[in-house]
Amino acid sequence: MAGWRGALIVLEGVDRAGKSTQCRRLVQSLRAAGLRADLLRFPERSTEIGQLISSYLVKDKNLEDHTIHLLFSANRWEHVPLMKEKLHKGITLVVDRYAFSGVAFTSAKENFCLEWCKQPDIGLPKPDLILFLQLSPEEAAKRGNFGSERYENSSFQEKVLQSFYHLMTDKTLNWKLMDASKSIEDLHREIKSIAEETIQEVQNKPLEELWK
Ligand code: T5A
Ligand code: NA
Repeated sequence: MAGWRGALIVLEGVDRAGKSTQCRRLVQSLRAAGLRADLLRFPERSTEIGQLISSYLVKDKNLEDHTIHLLFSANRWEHVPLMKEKLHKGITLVVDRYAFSGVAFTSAKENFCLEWCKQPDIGLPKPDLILFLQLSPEEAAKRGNFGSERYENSSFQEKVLQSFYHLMTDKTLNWKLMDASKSIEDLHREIKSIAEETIQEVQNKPLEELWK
């Protein structure tokens, strides 16, 4: 097994689709199956940059739109050395949101184009698998009302979704659309099986760079 790398698996999706729930379940069950796996999330609010982002999201702080976009990206870049180290040790990383959320959210704002939004994230470790959890706004509403954080309103979320769909047209990336209206356990079983296949497939392939 020496030299085999872990897989980089990202979960994306609309708000309340169950990303965090499924990320936790996946890491648990991979570990239970004897595989090495760790959970990451973006934004990672624990760092200095992450705390700035968090105060922006809870509306304690206003930041200029380009600035916050670059901070979200910087928050990913500050984790790249650790991510690479773990992947090369054979640890699979399950990541709750990544550059795709970064691009989809900022490009949903007035006067931002997708191309500009992608630039700062070019060259990040490229995911081996991106699971997109799809859920209708009606189903999402059943899981609770929007909270009070920034971006939590339905017209903005609709624009975000359109940006995600645009990003999915990139066939150099391994997107898988998942029906997130299923029960937590049914969805978990599907995700686990795709994740295990991916872990097998990529273990002796080099890690690539995103959007390069
Ligand atoms: N952002 C993020 C940017 O603008 N730029 C960036 O670069 C990045 C990375 C971060 C915000 O920042 C933006 C995007 C966001 O606006 P966050 O902290 O990731 O936000 O988001 P949260 O609000 O924590 O998470 P979500 O609303 O997206 O929810 P999840 O993680 O999709 O859903 P989860 O697992 O918390 O579940 C939600 C509820 O539904 C239930 C759960 O128990 C929970 O109550 N549930 C189910 N119910 C029924 N059936 C199922 N299958 C269920 N799965 C979960
Ligand atoms: Na979440």
